[in-house]
Amino acid sequence: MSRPAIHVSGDVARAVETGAPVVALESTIFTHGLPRPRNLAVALEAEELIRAAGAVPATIGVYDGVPTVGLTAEQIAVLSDTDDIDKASLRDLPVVAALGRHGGTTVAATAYLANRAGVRVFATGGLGGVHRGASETFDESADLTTLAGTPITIISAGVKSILDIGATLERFETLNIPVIGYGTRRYPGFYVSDSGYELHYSVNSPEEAAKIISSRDALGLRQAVLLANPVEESRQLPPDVLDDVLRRAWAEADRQGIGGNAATPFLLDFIQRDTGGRSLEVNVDVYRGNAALAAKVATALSAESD
Ligand code: PSU
Ligand code: MN
Repeated sequence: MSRPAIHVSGDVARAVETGAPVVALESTIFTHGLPRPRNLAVALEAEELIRAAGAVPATIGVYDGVPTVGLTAEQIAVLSDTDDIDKASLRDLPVVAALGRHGGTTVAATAYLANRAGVRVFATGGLGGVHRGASETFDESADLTTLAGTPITIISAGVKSILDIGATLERFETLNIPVIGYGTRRYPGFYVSDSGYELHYSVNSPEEAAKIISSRDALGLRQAVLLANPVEESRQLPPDVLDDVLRRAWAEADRQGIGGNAATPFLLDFIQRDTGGRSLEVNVDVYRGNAALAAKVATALSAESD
């Protein structure tokens, strides 16, 4: 007998079935984004935060070739400590699954699997987007086109500062992906609370966010709703520190000819080492804030459908 293509854990399946709040979490953040051993601690802490807020966490990744929605703590520990683990975006999923490999799922692959499993809310750190120089290299994250056809809600702190943020916002517009600021009309810049770009809309409560999500669904629209949740200004990376490290990170990536799916991990790692771990603390703070807000939005959404 063949196994189902996607494994959904008992906890997650029950919660989805009964309409209880569930929050999806990606795995690339701990397989490729954060250094060991902090990666595992952060992954488990995010789950704990979500549980404490009364929601069910569903960490998503590929374990031994099985795309899994609701990895166990043991599986998360294995994935966070595997050296040659694949960074699995959507195009990689069938390959990683068929070859029986481990994979850390990106926002794109995580959103896809979460939606297939009926999970409606997803917390991450920063989204992928348009890389600098994309008009020459065509390097834009598959997160963009995937989110254009995946009706989920993602809570992030904007796109990563390493990207061309203006171009990414233009692509969200083209792809009909609404971007809503949480408590702000300024688009956050991941490590900084204000990227310098203005948003058209903001909401001030999880209930308001839930209304927008229900409205998207009622209209039969298939695009993700992006809720942009800024890091507190007092906890951000000082903007001048960020500008300086970004310039050097991009120059070093160019010098070494880093491209393709290695670009994001390379740049994040450069920034972490160069800021002496300061950016890492901001990254973790951002993620905590997004997990906590996602649990509230999932709860508001589940109350709406009662
Ligand atoms: N945010 C982080 N660290 C990460 C990522 C996001 O703080 O590692 C990951 C996400 O999984 C996102 C991916 O989907 O980077 C984007 O990579 P690319 O630009 O190659 O699509
Ligand atoms: Mn890319």
